[in-house]
Amino acid sequence: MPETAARLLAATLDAHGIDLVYCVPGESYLAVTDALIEFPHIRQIVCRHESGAGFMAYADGHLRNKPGVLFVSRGPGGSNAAVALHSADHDAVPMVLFIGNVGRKEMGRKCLQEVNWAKTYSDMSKMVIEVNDPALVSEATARALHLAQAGTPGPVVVTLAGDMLDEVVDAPVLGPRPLSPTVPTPADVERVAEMLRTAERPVVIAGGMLKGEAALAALARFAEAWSLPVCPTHRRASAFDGLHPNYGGYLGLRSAEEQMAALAKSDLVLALGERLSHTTTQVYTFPAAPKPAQPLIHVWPDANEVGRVWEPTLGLGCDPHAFIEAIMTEGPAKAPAGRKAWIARLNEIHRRVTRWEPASSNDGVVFGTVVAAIGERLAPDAIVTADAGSFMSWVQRYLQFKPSHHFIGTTVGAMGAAVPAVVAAGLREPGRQLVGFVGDGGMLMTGNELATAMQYGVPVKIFVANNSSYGTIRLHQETRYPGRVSATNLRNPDFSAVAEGFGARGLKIENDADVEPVVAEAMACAEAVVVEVRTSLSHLSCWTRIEDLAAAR
Ligand SMILES: Cc1ncc(C[n+]2csc(CCOP(=O)(O)OP(=O)(O)O)c2C)c(N)n1
Repeated sequence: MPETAARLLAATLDAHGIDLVYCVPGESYLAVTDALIEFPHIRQIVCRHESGAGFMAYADGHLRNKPGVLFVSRGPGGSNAAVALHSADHDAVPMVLFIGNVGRKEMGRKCLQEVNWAKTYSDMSKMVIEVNDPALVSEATARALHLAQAGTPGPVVVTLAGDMLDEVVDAPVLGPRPLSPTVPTPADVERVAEMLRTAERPVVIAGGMLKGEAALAALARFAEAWSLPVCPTHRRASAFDGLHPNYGGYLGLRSAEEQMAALAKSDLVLALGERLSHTTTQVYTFPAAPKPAQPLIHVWPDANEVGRVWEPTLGLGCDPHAFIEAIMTEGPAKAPAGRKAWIARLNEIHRRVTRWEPASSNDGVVFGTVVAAIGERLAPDAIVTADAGSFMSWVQRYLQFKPSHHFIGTTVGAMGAAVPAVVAAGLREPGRQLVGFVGDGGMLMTGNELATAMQYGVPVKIFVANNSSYGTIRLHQETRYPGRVSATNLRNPDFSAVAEGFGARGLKIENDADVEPVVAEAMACAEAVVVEVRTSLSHLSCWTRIEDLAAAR
């Protein structure tokens, strides 16, 4: 039946099971906003800024492993969404960004709000699909949703000529295309099994492509049956239970030196569902790039990635979960005699490094105190989001995550992600505990998603670590330009009062005595709550104090 291009688009989203889209409206794609009225089961969440809306779509893709969907308008809207695309690209998160474009007759004239999106987003997306023919809208949408998930997942951009969407065409509504399963060959599985059986000190690096209950349960079974230590990677903290005796240490931003010294002694690295990044590999040192010091087996669901930077002994362009299921049919394996001691050694370091030792300071609350109090009250199903910033070091080090949690933070360290992500988490998974960590810098980069949380009734718990500084940058400043503080001090609003202004609860932790009662109140609170923590600037991160940097000079 003939339909408008906009309705075809909405029907295609529906046919793909897309039930939630984020947007900041614009006149360039008003026809889609209108068409979605006919599809009430596709929730349209109206947001306040495209970077926040983008992080929400990113978080939705992160949680579901199906594309998060975002609609924005022409030059200003499409440009604002860039940071979410960049994050989804590095994090292999499936996402589709629809941009209402300028009209076809105006293209190429630098008309109002015109941007060449194919040029602009060619490096931040898997593909930019420009749709100028209404008969191709459904096909382009189906292609985008498919591409976002296939191989290495990531963001796809679809531009929609603004004057095309009300045109009526006779074109089919296309449904989802099957994703090709990527499985390892029996010969490769046998070879890996042999390498794992004979290695004295193997280590499994577990990354973000191992997602969902079944894959993470399979990882735990594999680690136990094959006697393997597991190291979750940067921003993938919930891949493996932090209290499991096979936990081999966290490979994140500045992992503990002792942990890295021990891991360097490994004689086999199995990277499972981890692309291997700058941060996870401690700046290309473990495993060393391009030639690792020990045999490397790299399992990632895309042959284009395997072997791109590191030279693996064996590269498997296959789904890591399928790999685990396949290798489990080869075991359980009898490990060499020294394996138990190897795992125990790594685990002992992990436990020591992550044991919270209470600390206090005379210039504010040491953020670890708050993190420890939250840890005691973290629900087994909590979704935890975190921004970039030094406050994050306490979260990473002292919160013990497990696979029933879901941790969201961008591997690129994009500030402004935590608040929109925790709101999106509540929209996708209502009923789960929702905890967001953000610095005072990050809170004002986005933070206006608190309005969205109030509009849609999402009971987020946001902890703002306020040290009145872009602390991370201050840390670099003290190291590289000692004593020369420039452009890092911040004068902030009263965050708890701002929260009250949005209609949320606003609480404050100003000293150590406030920590227990206020954290208890916030964690028990049934409504959206923002807790401003006046943190110590001296204790910038859990690894470094400003005075120590000064003393080291
Ligand atoms: C969008 C973005 N802009 C700038 C940076 C650079 N940057 C990294 S951390 C940081 C400061 C973070 O400050 P804050 O949120 O207050 O946390 P703190 O480091 O003080 O704990 C900055 C500016 C970034 N990572 N992302």
